[in-house]
Amino acid sequence: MKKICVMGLGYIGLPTASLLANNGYEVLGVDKNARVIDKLNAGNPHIEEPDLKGIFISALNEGRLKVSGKAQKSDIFIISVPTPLGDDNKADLSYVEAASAEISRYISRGNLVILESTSPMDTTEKLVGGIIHENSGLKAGKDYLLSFCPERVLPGKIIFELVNNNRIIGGIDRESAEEAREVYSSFVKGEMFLTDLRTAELVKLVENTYRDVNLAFANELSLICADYDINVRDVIKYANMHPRVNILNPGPGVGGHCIPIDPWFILQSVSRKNTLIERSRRINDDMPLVVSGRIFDLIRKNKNPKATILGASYKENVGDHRESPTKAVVSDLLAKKVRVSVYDPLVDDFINREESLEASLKSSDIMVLMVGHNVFRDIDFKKACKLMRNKTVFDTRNFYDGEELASRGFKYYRL
Ligand code: SAJ
Repeated sequence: MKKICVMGLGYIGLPTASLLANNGYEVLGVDKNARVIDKLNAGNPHIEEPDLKGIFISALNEGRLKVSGKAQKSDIFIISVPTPLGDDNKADLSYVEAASAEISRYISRGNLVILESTSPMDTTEKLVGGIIHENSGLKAGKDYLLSFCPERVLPGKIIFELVNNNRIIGGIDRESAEEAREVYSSFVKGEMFLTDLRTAELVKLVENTYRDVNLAFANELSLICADYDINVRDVIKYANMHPRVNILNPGPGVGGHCIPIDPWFILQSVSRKNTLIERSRRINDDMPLVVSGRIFDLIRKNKNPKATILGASYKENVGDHRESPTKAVVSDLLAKKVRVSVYDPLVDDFINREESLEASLKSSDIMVLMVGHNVFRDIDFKKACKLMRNKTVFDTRNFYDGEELASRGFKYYRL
């Protein structure tokens, strides 16, 4: 049985390691966070994803998946560590560097190294390949195989999409790409397309950048429509009835650890200025300030105003709050001396978080829907009416039925 070492047991590494272990490989999952390793060894995945716990536990119990703080000699190494955005708007590749250095200690001739982490162009060959060469003397494409195979899965549907999505696989040479395809074909039902390293690196970035630009267009339309008192959702709905138009929904900003970040990974490699990509990024980044400005305008006349914010995560029905637009809205309101209370039953830890909706709504002047979690459909508006000081709802996702709320005595505004 071939051995695989998966470096980094986060949102992608842990599900991938579990799937490989359930499909014919002996897997060692490596993570530098000792708390994560302890939790995993106790049978508790630190990530909530449908179907993950079952496949993780079965692999662990049958001994095909082990977890540890250190790598070992293996046939295949997969790097799935974070590549966050640094303060300079460039990729922070320190985790990729550390993982590559560690692999250098255990790699042998004929092994396969796969980078999965979203990375700027040339990271696989120059950074991963460079570090391994420097430390082990082995050269990619000559002594071992090197591939880039990005994840493309949607949080909340990770296991399903890891199995069913198509994959792009880049290789330093054809054999590297083919060997990587062999590994993924153990559990992937989607099609796999082989190409070179740079193309695969850019494809991943382009997918998320395409979505970011589309979202910027939708968000800009929402601002134009607001000037004319036109409902932007109607405009987009009717425009999308054209067979070749597909505009996304405007919202209070673009969050998550991918879409607001990946465009910068392209921009760090280009010298042209004032690109569509950069302008789109700025439009989306400004949206939370548009939202906090609207909230402030609606409550500024009240004495010691208070806003209740529903939703802290970056999107609906997930607990992940990385790059969440709510963070920027809350900071701006606090700077404007508004009292802010955030309620999100899916998020454990957040600035100004309130445990109960009742406490959060008490003497509030406005309820702001930031994230369309299903649980927010069941809010008891009759009770909310009694708790709030002023009955105003600002809906940034077109989530509620405005007429119904108006009939219950609320002033209803949407983005
Ligand atoms: N959003 C809107 N309006 C929409 C759709 C999304 O405002 O119509 C907002 C969301 O609220 C959220 C942000 O955009 O704040 C991003 O959410 P998302 O659902 O568009 O994307 P992610 O970040 O959850 O996952 C994306 C996916 N990429 C694409 O669809 C091209 C996923 O397939 C990638 O694997 C993932 O990024 C990643 O890891 O790169």
